[in-house]
Amino acid sequence: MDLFRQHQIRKEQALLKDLTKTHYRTCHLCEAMCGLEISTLKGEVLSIRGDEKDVYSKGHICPKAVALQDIHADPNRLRQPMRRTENGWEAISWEEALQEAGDQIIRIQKEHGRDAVGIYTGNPTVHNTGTILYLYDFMNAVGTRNRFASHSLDQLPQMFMNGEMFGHQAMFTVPDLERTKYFLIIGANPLVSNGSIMSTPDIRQKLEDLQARGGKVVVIDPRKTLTAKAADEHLAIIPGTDVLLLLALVHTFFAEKLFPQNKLNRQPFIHGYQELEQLVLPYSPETVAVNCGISAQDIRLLAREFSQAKSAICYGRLGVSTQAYGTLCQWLILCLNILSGNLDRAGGVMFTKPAIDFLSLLKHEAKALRWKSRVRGLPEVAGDLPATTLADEILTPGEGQIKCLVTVAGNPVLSTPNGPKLDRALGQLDYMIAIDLYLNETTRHANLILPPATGLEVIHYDFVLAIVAIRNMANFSPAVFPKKANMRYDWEILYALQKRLEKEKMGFWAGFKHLIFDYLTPERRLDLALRIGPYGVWGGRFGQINGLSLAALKKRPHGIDLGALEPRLPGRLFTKDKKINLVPANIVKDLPRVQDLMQAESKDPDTLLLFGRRQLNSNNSWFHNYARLMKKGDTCLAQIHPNDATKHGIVDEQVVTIRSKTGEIKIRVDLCEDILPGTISIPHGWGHGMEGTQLDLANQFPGVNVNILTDDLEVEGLTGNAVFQGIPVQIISDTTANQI
Ligand SMILES: Nc1nc2c(c(=O)[nH]1)N[C@H]1C(S)=C(S)[C@@H](COP(=O)(O)OP(=O)(O)OC[C@H]3O[C@@H](n4cnc5c(=O)[nH]c(N)nc54)[C@H](O)[C@@H]3O)O[C@H]1N2
Ligand SMILES: Nc1nc2c(c(=O)[nH]1)N[C@H]1C(S)=C(S)[C@@H](COP(=O)(O)OP(=O)(O)OC[C@H]3O[C@@H](n4cnc5c(=O)[nH]c(N)nc54)[C@H](O)[C@@H]3O)O[C@H]1N2
Ligand code: SF4
Ligand SMILES: [Mo]
Repeated sequence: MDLFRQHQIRKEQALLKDLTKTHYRTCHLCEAMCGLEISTLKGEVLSIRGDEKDVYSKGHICPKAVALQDIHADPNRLRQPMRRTENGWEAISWEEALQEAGDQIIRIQKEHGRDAVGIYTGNPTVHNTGTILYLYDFMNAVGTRNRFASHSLDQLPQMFMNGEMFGHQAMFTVPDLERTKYFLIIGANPLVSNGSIMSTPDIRQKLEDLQARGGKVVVIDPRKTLTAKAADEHLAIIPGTDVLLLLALVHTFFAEKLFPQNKLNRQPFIHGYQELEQLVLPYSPETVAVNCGISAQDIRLLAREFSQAKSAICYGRLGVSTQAYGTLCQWLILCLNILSGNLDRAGGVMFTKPAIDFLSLLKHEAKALRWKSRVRGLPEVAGDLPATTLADEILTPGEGQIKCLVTVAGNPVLSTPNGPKLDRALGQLDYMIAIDLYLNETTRHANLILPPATGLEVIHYDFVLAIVAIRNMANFSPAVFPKKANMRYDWEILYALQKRLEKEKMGFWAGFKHLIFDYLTPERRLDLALRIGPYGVWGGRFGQINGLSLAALKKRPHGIDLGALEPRLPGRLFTKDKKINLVPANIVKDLPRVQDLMQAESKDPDTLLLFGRRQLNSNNSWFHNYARLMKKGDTCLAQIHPNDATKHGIVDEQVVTIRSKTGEIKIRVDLCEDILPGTISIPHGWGHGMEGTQLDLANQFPGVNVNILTDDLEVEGLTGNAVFQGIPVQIISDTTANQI
């Protein structure tokens, strides 16, 4: 009997093994592009682990990857279009939903003009191949100037400077991390964020390798972050003052003649050195030290080390972009890399040669300041207005007022400064359409939610992130699971709406266009772009595989390494004169504003400066509903230094009130020696538990929305980007606060 049973079990196991499938797939959750090995059985995920053979990540993953199965199976995920009625939400068919969405957009534009329909696009649009392939055609079909994107809560200063200096907003410099000897990280925490505008898996290993080859890692951050702890040196800076440090570094380069003249001669396509020298003249280390909190001696040492290193990278990310002088910071970072001869050379910052060269394909997007927002006159960059003024455009009556909003993969109620104002504004819209997976803090205002098939159900090719990868590479992932018959992909939703609008606006001609576009499915678009790309069968040649195409990529489930970054200048420049101007006019105009920071009276000793903090198990606002990542529950804590706690009579884990010019929150305190005294750090993406949302786990551990404290009216000076760092707040230890 036992023997028979054992035989049965073995037979079942063999059968299961037969049915078990292994899939190789690039993780789309952050920018690192880790290769995954996913085992599935009958439509369910059995395991997710790092793909050891992935050419890029070689087995590395982070805790978030395992949540892919939770996203896939989350019972809260919407799987059918939902319409809000007086009696609550009702599920409707796709035909009805798309008809209604199209009708409403057309109706509102007929009644109030094109700009009466606004669009907000969120962070995951970049991480979803189908969405990004169809998004711009959809937005063009709507034809509104009221376009807002989450990159204005993030990287607009970098994009703006790319445009000013390289002629293309997407022409990002990428750290050549694998070869550098000196890595200066300002306002980034890649050991937690897994890197941004520097797409690479396993940054910890890369930093260790760098140190093992005798290189040095220096971190400038108000907090001794995980990255700072892994570095050789950490300099704590007062939040929001990096522009002063950077001006002083560039000043020191000139004052101490830290760059050999012959280095400059080698780059005849760069001009403006003398003007730059004049501009930074007033900012010696001695004049800025007190205001930025880093001693003049440390600044000088840093400048000397940076210039003397065999190769060096100055890399500044979210922490420097999302401050009042973010664009000036990004400009000075480029200047440092250029002055030290590290632009476009091995071990410095370089430019990719991606298999899909979407920079060339998107040439027309390299524009800025062509129009301004209606209410506050904030500038357009790359076709989008800053999300910091979305609420104003909804709330302020007049021609061009937004009456209908379409959100695509975004949660601006939690992610934009002064979230409550936007929350109020969304409540006043005539109509709102949300293309999103969840009934969350933002989409609860929608009249119609259109939930796509996504995650493991979609094909994936990171052609956007490939432009910021630290090596040239390409990897295509087929879908792990087929989408269910009654579901639509993001791209299908966007395309259906595009067609509907174009039929209305273009009439007869729309038919021809759609014949071609129907043929150009996402896979065909990728294939075409690969074929005409620099390694493509029609555009170039690549080693033994004789040119890339989608079919060639499909044969390589672990991806293709296309080699280390190579010098690309001046050929790659998109500027009209094929030159780089070190002193763009817009920058020269903006620079005097720094005097405000220099002359800032010593701040009120009771004021703390607020800045942000990312968490390893989270991803902006939408990862708090997955049990695997929420084992610790609500980790939305305000970190302050024990000295400040003593000063304000606060004890560890006490609930306090934090008040800013904009709003007030109650939050638990976490005393932390790692943070600079006089500052306070709170993570973003929390603040769940709002009425009408359907996020069971997140609502159990809601945390608080830090963007109640941040100010939509205090924006980055040149671009209108959000400011999340250096917000003055008061901490109040009242007894009522402790009763919640
Ligand atoms: N205080 C503070 N605020 C910040 C930041 C900060 O550091 N501090 N960081 C800012 C930054 S850098 C960013 S990028 C923004 C992010 O801001 P947003 O992009 O507005 O917010 P996310 O939290 O990323 O919201 C993503 C939404 O997309 C949905 N979604 C996920 N996948 C898909 C998909 O495949 N298709 C569709 N249609 N929907 C999908 C999710 O359900 C969620 O609603 O937040 C910003 N806000
Ligand atoms: N786990 C996780 N990973 C993520 C995300 C997430 O939410 N969670 N979000 C993704 C997104 S959308 C993005 S854009 C990237 C961002 O990735 P990063 O650019 O690495 O951003 P952060 O991790 O927020 O790190 C910013 C750092 O700036 C510091 N900082 C704050 N204010 C200042 C200042 O005034 N000066 C200086 N010098 N430093 C300052 C903060 O202490 C923090 O350590 O991460 C992505 N990856
Ligand atoms: S680091 Fe990013 S890409 Fe890699 S497994 Fe984690 S979430 Fe996915
Ligand atoms: Mo971001």
